[in-house]
Amino acid sequence: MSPTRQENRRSKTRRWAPRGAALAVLGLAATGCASNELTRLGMPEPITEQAERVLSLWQGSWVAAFAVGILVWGLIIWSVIFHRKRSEQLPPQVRYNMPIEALYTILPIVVISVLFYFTARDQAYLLETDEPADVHVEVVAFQWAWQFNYLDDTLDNGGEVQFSEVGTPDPAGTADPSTQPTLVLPEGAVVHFDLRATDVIHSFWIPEFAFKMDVIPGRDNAFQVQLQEGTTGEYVGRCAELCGADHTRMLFNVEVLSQEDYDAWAAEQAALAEQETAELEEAAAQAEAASAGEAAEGTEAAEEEAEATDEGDEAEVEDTEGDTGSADSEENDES
Ligand SMILES: [Cu+2]
Repeated sequence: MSPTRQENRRSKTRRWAPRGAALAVLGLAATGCASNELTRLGMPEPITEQAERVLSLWQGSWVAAFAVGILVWGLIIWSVIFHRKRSEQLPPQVRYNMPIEALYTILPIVVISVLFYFTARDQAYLLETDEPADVHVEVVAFQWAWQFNYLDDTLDNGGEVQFSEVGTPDPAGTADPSTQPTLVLPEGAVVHFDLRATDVIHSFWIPEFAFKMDVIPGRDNAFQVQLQEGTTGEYVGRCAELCGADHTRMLFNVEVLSQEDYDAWAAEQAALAEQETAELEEAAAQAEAASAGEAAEGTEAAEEEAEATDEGDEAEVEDTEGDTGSADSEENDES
């Protein structure tokens, strides 16, 4: 190769290298900063503090992946362009380049360690349930719907259920929000979820939480979220575990209200539940009174009826045997 050609190539590299680097830095900066649809890289807009943390982890992982990708692609492209085959002459054969081999080993370990550190740190944060919660919801998953039990906020009375939103399985295939249960939450509140399953393993998932947790029979799973201010609106929730043939019917609505609206709604629900309980208790008391009254005069009648039924049964047995007379006499002989 002539010295001038080599010189030309070097100057080309010198011109393009800074431009490429600038572009890469710009790309990374755009990814790391503002949270818009592009920079969220497929994540929904978070509505909890915890989801913000998940989003940061997600973006950070992508930045790390892009950095490694750019390095690897760069090395591949560099060797393809600048070390392509130029003649039939065999290039110099080298081996055992210790610095490069050490780099191959150490660099991936460093990358994995950094990713592991942030993942472990954020997982511990996401599973924290120590903060006093403003709202306690017991989520009960069953084939094929959800029940949301709102527990007493203070848990002073041992976490008694104040009121419930009970879902009925959505008619297969309609996915109609009006037939699905709604989980109502106040914005800006710390919400504690206790997850219970009555049949098989389900998974409680609200995409805007950027978080899902399995709901396992016989296991007390729980997590907390801090809802952000300014997140009022309607969202969706679903089961994220293939829990059976009609798993797709396990949808629910999520409604985030302002604290005032939530308080009004909760008071109304509590009053309704109290009224319902009172009505049920009254009906039960009436039924009990009625059965007690009947019991006194009904005892004789019931006995007579029982005898009659016994005779009837005997008659039936005899009928099937075909010979009424002999069966009857045999029985009499035995007694
Ligand atoms: Cu399910």
